[in-house]
Amino acid sequence: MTLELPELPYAYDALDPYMSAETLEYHHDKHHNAYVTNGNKLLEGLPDMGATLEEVVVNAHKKGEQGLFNNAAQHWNHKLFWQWMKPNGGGSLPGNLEAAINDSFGSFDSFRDKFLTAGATQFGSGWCWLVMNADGKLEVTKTPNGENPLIHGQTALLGCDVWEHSYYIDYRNARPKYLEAFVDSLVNWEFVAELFENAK
Ligand code: MN3
Repeated sequence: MTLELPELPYAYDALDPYMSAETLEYHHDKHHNAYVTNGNKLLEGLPDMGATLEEVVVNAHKKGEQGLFNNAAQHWNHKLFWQWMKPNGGGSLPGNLEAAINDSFGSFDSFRDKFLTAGATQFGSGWCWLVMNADGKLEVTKTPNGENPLIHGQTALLGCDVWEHSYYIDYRNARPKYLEAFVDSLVNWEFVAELFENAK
């Protein structure tokens, strides 16, 4: 298979002032594109890793192909990351998703605290996640570098990139402020609810 860089689902300046056009230009055109280019080079030498991106990520991890795993997993993570945001994001959640979050965390605020803490305390580069476990229960997790819920048998419902390239231009070292802006003003909850419905 061949990895392909998707277009952003909105204009580069559409997430301003929470995420600038400059950040999106670097993050999408340089960083994400590099994962695609490097992943494709590695796939030429490893053609039997799978027919879908998900298979490639899981197989590369199982077989210890760390270079391919890093690039393919980051490609998967970023394809979703662009869709997890939208202009005028944040705000209220679709009812079914809100009920599930209340069930698992007690309240939206309790989920929000857990998600912000997971992102802020991920040491170095990585991601924080809202995942659905095999038993249907929702959980907040964090992972280093390109690691993601796919390799833990979990369904990713929401993820936030806490690599410095995702926030340093707009927030400098203030990762917690970036995480707050992500949850409160950028998340596309309709897309999260769609993933939730598909996972049930
Ligand atoms: Mn990134």
